[in-house]
Amino acid sequence: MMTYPNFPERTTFELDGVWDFAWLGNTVPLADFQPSDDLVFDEKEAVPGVFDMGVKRYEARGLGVYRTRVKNVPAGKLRLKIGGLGLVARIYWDGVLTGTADCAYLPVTCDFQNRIAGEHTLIIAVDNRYASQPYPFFRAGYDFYAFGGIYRSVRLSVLPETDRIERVQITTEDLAAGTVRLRVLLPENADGTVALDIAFDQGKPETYHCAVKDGAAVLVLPVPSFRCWSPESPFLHTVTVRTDGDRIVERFGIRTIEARNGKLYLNGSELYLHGVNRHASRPQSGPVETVHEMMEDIHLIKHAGMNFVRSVHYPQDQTWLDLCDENGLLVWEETLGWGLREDAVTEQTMELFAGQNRLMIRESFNHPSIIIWAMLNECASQMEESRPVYGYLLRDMKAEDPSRLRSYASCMHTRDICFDEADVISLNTYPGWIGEAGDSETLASEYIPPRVKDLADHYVQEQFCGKPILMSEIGACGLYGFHDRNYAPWSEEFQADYMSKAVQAICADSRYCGYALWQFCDTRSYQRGAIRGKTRGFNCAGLVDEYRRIKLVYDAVAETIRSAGKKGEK
Ligand code: ADA
Repeated sequence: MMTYPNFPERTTFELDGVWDFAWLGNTVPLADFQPSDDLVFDEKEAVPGVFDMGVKRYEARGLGVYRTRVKNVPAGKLRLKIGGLGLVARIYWDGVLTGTADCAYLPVTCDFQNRIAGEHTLIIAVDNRYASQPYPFFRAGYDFYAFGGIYRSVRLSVLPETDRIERVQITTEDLAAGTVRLRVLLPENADGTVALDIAFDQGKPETYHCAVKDGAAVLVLPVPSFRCWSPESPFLHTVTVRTDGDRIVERFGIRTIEARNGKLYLNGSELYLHGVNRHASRPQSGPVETVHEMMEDIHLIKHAGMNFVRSVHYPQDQTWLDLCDENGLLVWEETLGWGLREDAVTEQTMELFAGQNRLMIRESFNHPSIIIWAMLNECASQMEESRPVYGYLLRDMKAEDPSRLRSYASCMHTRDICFDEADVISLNTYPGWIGEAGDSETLASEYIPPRVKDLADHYVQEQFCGKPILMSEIGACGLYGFHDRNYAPWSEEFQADYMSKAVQAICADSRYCGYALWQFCDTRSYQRGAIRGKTRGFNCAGLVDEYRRIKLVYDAVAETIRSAGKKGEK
């Protein structure tokens, strides 16, 4: 599937397919790896693909080396783009190191000079050992499996000699008038002027002479025959921008998102979020998903009456976001950083997190489906020392994109002290399920209403300035096929009761702006560690299991939304 942006003038090589593969396992650290003629590529692996789910290397950790040959490559400046991989990699063009990838799931861009036209060899050495990461963004014991492989498409393109357009960032300037602000990023243009041909949709291009400042030209233009984007009518426009040397096509939607007086507003109308958390996780291929599989998930989410997906816990595949744009599913996108406590997010490390946030925002900037940028899931937001770090990171996100809301999901209940700079207060809680001793006579779901009330009582206080309150995680596990008429924990009945009571309690409390249930599908987690930690090696809180087989909870929640959640139907 074609994703946006695209560059029709650039010669492009789509490199997805079957690559040569050499498994080095634990024999050499990534930092010491150097491709040599002795390296024997005696296997094949799919790209995109993961190397640690198949029969040969099930859950193995080590170094896997991918190789492909690319024919008829012209001399000149090239760009290699990998949508995301894990955990880290070193990239070689004809044996010469040309780039590294230091953080799982982040897009990788690698620009280099190709001196001679002809056939060339591309090697990507991918390491999924935790210790191979320069900074441990991904840690052992995360409740989602650290897959090894090239997760997303690989594309090589020839960059133009002059006037390269990096991206066009599009934001809605005036919803009623259909005007948009275009920020054309021209990294090679010094301050001065540039002539840009700009066309919306299939329209005729018009030429604009624009000032360039700090590598960007900014224009505010009306979109002819515009239509706004919304979940009910996900209308998309394109804009094509041409310089003397380059041409880019970006896709966007005209819409606004605001938070005020404890509510969310989309295009000026109140918005209520009925949603789920979704990991991009397939039992056999991890984060590698087909368009059909992604569409199936979108159908399942929408068919349950939901309009929102919290896409956890890392930057997403651009194809997934394109599909959310096309299908009118609202999205929260977040960077990697899960359950990091005292040691991890400090003034010494915050630039690493800021860098991750900026890359995610720049990559996903034009998706109208994205309404919230987020970071640091369940980290140390109860600590005084964290306040400047959270403040800095949230302000930095706003500087990157003032048009969207920013948040982080907190599990600190009423102890959180970092929400000042966030736009939305997002709360993760599992009353009666995680973190407290249940009473064997009481159904777990009975703990939900008091918790929902206590949290809202706390966060509606004056010092929280009327920020909307979102229940960003709530849920419980249910094992597909395990039934018990007396609601035994882990049964489908138990889970259905728990999740529908959660939806009821939240929808009945008008102080919430919505919720995202934990979670959409069962997802591969860790196997070792606490022996009873993750049953089957999966997090089993899905409305559907890992094969998307529907559990009782799915229909129970859909029914609850239909009867209790009419607020979502604006
Ligand atoms: C946390 C975390 C989720 C998941 C959940 C659980 O809230 O944010 O990723 O691990 O706990 O099911 O334990």
